[in-house]
Amino acid sequence: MSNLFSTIYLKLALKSFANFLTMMTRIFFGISFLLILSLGCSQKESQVQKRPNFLFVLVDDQSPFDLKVYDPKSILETPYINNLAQAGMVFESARHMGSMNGAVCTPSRHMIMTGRTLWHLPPSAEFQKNTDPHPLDEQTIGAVFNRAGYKTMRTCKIGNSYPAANAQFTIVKDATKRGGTEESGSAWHAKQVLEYLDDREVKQEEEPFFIHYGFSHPHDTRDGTPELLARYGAVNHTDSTRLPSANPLQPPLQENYLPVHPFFHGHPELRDEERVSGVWKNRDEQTVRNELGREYACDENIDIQLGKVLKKLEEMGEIENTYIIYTSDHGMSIGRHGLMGKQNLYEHTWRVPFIVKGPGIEPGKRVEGNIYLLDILPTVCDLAGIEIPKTVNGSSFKPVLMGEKNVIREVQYGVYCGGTKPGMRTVRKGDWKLIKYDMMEGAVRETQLFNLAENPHEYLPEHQRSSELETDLAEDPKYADKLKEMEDLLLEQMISNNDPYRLWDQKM
Ligand SMILES: [Ca+2]
Repeated sequence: MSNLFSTIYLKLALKSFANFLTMMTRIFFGISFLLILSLGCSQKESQVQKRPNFLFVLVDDQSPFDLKVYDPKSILETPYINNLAQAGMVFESARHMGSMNGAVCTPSRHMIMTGRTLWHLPPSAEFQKNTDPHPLDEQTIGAVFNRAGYKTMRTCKIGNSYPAANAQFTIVKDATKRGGTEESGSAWHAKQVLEYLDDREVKQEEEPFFIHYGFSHPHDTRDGTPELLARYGAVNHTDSTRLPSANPLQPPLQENYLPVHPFFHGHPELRDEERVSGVWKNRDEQTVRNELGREYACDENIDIQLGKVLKKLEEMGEIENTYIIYTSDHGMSIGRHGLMGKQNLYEHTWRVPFIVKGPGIEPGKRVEGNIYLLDILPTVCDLAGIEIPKTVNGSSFKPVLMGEKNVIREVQYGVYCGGTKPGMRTVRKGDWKLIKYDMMEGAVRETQLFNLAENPHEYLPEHQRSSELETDLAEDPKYADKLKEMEDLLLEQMISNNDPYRLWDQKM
């Protein structure tokens, strides 16, 4: 009997053990399947995650030296831009290639959109009203990122840009906003971006985005908000028959300020040098300091608006996967060297502020870079893993962003020939910079040679500095060899960039 019971118990036990094993096997395979499934999903998710977003911030007419990031003595308050610089990479030699047009913005924005050099732009860069369709329209930032599956959105000023490229963005909210209120000023541009981001949340958009966050300021008319104008002691001066009041809160004159440029800039009746409201042809200290105060009021307002969008991206959990690029279409003089506009090739105007923060970029690093604005398109393609359009002339500076290189080229070349031809040309290599002027049918023919390490402000004899190197060295026989070297380099650059002009002392 007991044996029978034992056998039954044994059979039952074996059966339950077998059932147990089957159950465990099922659970094991079930869990494994779920694990594989979830791993697959998270891999897919991380692949999606790996496609970065872009917030491209483009301001209008800002010298890098407005910002504390480039001039520690500046009294301008831009906490968000400063934070961006601390968390990202600052470029010391970011430049625009120049202009064949009095409206320097126009070719600059064509170069940004196409990645092409100055003499290879569609006719709309030179003849602003020519907006006939051009094959390059389809090879611009908006079009390229749309094809790659990105959501594209832009806000910016209207005009003096590349309309057919602007229209490629899926959402376009453009308007020129240079007033001193929420609706008429920089806050309007912020509102467009914030509305897009809100909408993205509602629609639960999964695709990465490319946002072109453009401003209409600090381009004149520099109407600041009342609070910010007060902070910088400035007024929206409109009476050309009187000077604006002096105010100790205004920014001091820049180190390379002059009451007059030593020779004519070569562009008769140039708007920026003669008709900017609040300045006109005045270059006295009161006018320049008030205008700088207005500029800073507009700059700080842009910073506040940038802060709103950064905060929103943080709330959305997108900030860590977003490349934020901050720059301007070109620099600006506002009294430096006795000039007011952007139609010159001194560092304050040829250079642009350029800060990038994003995945893989070492925080707080400063690099030379030697980049042009026309390198942006190939770089953002490179960062996003998108094939760079064959029409691009520029180079990706991703290796600089990733800490593998300090510069992407040795020599940089610049042009201004929006006035009398052939105009101004510049070339820079290492510490040395040459600027040449050939204007007014030969009446203005000048050469300047600067050692930027010793003379970063490009002081001229008129600045009356005591240091031997803090001046224009073109006439100094000690630097004759260096001058010759830079002259040769300029001609080389003009040839390789297909510059259609030659200067008076260059071989044809
Ligand atoms: Ca501009």
